[in-house]
Amino acid sequence: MINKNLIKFNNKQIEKIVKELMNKGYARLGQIISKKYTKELLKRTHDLMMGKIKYKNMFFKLDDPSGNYFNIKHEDVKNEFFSGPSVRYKKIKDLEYEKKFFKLIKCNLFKELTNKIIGKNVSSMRAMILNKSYINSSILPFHQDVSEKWPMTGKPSFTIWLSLNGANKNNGCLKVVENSHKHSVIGDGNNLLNKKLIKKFLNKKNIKYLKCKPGEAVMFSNYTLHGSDKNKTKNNRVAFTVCFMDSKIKHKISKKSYPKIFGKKSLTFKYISKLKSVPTKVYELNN
Ligand SMILES: O=C(O)CCC(=O)C(=O)O
Repeated sequence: MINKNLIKFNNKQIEKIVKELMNKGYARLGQIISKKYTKELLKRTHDLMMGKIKYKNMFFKLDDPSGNYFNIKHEDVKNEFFSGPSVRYKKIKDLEYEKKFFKLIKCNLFKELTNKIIGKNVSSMRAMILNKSYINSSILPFHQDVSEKWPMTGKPSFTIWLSLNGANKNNGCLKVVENSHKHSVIGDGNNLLNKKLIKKFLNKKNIKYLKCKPGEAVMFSNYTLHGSDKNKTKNNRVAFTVCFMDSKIKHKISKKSYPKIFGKKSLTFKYISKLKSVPTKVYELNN
């Protein structure tokens, strides 16, 4: 039974987490899933990377061959598909439509957290694997996960970041700038900080490295500056993230809504299991 794999949190714990998120811009959740489920999700990630399990139209993105973040094209829709087995996929998205991950995305803990922070009707801006390959991984410079330039009718709220095989300073764990969520959109938000903003915000004292054991998670406001360093170890660093927001938010150009996770007419396991292909992305204009 999948429920045995999800660690239960009581209301007091949830309230403490939410308070911490509001105060500092991030909060540690500790272990949220069993060791067994963590291993299953890690294996599923590997199987997706190797093409052993395939979902038609699922988003895949390789890291830059030389590990140079600044070479990566961020909106390169023609190169966002599986292109053969590789341990160097940096991102795998559309996990709202992947059966094993879907059960986690719909879990009670996430329902309670989103209910307290967002409300009853919640969608996912993205649910993805963030992999730092042991071969030439790139850094991820400090950025926010909001932008005035994103064509969305509102801003996403918060992200859960779950380690599937352990994260520390050596393999490029998540790092956040404490209290940076209190400054609204900084520069372009999702883009690189200029020198002036680096000086203002990247104070060593406020940078926290969020080490996690496999199955442990943290959450952070989408306004919190965050990033990660290169992986210097001999194993991939694998994390799962899901970013939640009010389901009223739509893509401004396509007018499409994002995958609905909680509330009326939200995705169900039965529905996603029957799909022959991952639906077209919110930013794609065709149906
Ligand atoms: O996993 C990482 O290296 C960075 C995480 C991140 O940028 C995100 O979850 O939005």
